[in-house]
Amino acid sequence: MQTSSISARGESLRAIVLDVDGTLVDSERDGHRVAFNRAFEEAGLPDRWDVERYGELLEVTGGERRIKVYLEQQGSSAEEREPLARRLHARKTEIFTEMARQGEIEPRPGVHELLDELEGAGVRLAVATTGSAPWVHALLERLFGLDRFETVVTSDEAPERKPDPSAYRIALERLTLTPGAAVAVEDSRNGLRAAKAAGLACVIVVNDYTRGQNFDEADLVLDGFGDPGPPTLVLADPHGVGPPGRLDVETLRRLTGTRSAE
Ligand code: XBP
Ligand code: MG
Repeated sequence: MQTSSISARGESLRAIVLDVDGTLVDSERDGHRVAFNRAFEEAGLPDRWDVERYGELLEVTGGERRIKVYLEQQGSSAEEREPLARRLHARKTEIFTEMARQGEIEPRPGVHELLDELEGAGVRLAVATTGSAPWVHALLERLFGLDRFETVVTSDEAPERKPDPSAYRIALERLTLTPGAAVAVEDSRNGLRAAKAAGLACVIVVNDYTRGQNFDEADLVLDGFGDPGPPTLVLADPHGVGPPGRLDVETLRRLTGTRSAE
């Protein structure tokens, strides 16, 4: 697929829409996975998800759906798994919300610096996630201050989880922006598909779980945010925007308005 030239539509960067899990925070392996396992344990179930198994289950977005798919794989009937998944996920949400409140989940290196730089440049901040509202709000408040984000769209408002584009569409609606005025920042293929289906340019910042995924349609693929850590590796730069060893406002500006050609 061909891509249009950089800023072909002449639109300027007005907002960044960020994913949470795996992007703002490295929350899956030592966060959500641990909370799911605690919920299993408290319910008296023998099931535990190890790091590798959890990586496979991450293909399924949304914690309740993830539990359901797992229970189905274990041979549980629909009648049994629906209420069990609901109950386990409700408890997992309480556990993870508390972990977030206690500061057990940390931002990815460089995220604070990027958000500060964006704010300083007058770029509006928004969140689009398939996570559940209670923990998303607690986590954003603890790490960044919830008020910094003009809108936060969670699975409570967008129940059709990524790769469905609804979380991004709702975020744009609330920002009253066209897709060409915003750029998405994601970590996974499901997130990329959601952002692109909503018409946004999308930067991928990979993590250990997502590094091997297919990011062919991404507008930029980086190994990390880069600042204050070592300069980030550029894994793909199809528009030739040339980030300076980190994801910065200037690079995001250059990506504004890039679209896949019809
Ligand atoms: C993240 C998810 C979430 C979390 C768990 O996907 O799929 O389900 O793993 O959160 P993305 P909940 O980063 O693409 O938004 O248990 O609250 O669903
Ligand atoms: Mg993610």
